[in-house]
Amino acid sequence: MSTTLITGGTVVTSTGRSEADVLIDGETIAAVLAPGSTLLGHDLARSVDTVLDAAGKYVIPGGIDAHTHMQMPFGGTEASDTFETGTRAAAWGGTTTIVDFAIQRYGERVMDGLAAWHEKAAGECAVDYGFHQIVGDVNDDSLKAMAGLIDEGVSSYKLFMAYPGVFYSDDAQIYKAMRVGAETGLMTMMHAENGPAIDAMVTELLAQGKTDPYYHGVARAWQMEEEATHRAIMLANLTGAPLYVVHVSAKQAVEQLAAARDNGQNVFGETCPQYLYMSLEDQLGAEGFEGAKYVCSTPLRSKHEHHQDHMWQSLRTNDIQMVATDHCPFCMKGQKDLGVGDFSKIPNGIGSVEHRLDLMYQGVVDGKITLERWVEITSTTPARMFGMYGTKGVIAPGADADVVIYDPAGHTSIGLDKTHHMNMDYSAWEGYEIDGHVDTVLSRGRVLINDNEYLGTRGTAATSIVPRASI
Ligand code: DUC
Ligand code: ZN
Ligand code: ZN
Repeated sequence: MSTTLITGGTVVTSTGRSEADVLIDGETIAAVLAPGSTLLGHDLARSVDTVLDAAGKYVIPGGIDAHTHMQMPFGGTEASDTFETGTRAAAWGGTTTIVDFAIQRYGERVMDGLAAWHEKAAGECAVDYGFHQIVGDVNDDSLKAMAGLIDEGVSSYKLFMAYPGVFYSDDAQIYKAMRVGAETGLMTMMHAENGPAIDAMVTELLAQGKTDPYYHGVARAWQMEEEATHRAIMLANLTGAPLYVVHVSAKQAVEQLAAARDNGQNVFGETCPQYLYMSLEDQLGAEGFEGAKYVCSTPLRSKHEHHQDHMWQSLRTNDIQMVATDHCPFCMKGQKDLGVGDFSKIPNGIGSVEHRLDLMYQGVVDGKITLERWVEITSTTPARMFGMYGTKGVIAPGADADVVIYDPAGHTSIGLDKTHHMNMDYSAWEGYEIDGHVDTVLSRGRVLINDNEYLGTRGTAATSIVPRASI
């Protein structure tokens, strides 16, 4: 087993920062040491196989993106990143673990869905991965199967209050599933939008000739998100299920979560970079069909309603606990263009798995969050939330050596012909400039990225074991 010493950097965790060297033995962190420490009188740097110089740089736990959809079937097509291309792009951006969504479709069995997604990912991934389970058909058989998910290394399942006829669960189904969540400790993840009302509004808008991508945002109004979030919270309250609301974009939904948390309820919220940087007017409302690039659900919100500022504030105050990407990429040609002349046919999703750490670091530079909070919302909290903490999400002895050396003096220009490794024909983040750079990425001790070079290999990652929600 090889040994690595990361020297001279500033180790940053969710609770503080210190000048320290990090000793890696094989796949795990062996020690976090005072700079220049010796081992039984020997110069440690001379005794190890590899020395990585991190002087002037941050040494942080590898990013954990707890919401991705590699090769997800959606809207008559499939998300364009495979587990291979998507996890490689993740590595480029300093994300060393993803938690993707296995899908049980209507009429299928839960465990068959999980097995199918294991098959898609096995032997393909560049970084560690685990699964949440989408339960798209809540029935007696599914409820029984859900109780066995934890034994399969799945600590969370997801329901949809949106997409009638596809993934949608009605209130009775949600209630029954949450009863199982409460009994087993499984985390209930919720896509909280009122799907039936949204679909009615979509029909109205299209009948009025309002077919542009902009109207995707109009149809999925914040009231639909607030209402569904409130309903999910109440059902969770009634059943005692822990609740995690995914891709929160509306400030009114945040307020619902904050009120429930103040009330002592076990509810959590995740937001995504697009809701911190993009708006209904500037992106969804872009010229012609350009807005299709930014069609995702929940949608981008109006800049005139101050959702963005409120979301940054919520990250500071812990009303929102973490940032994932909801990475669900589609190409413009042959995929997004299915919705030319009808916004409801544009496949929903944005690709960001490569840029999450950078985009959130820009929040540090801009004074919106602290360095420690950056680590917490991108790595430590997702590790805690999905049963990985201790092994991942921290730089400490015994943890997996998933480590990123981040250069605050570096620079990253995001763009299709610059830093782009996702399998898409556009970048939703084209032109964004980041005052920082992912220099080196280690996944369980193996160097995946160094000096703008990819050194990883396909399929060396193992599935992360995610025994139970632990926050
Ligand atoms: N939202 C998206 O934007 N894409 C996939 C599914 C979802 O809920
Ligand atoms: Zn969703
Ligand atoms: Zn999603």
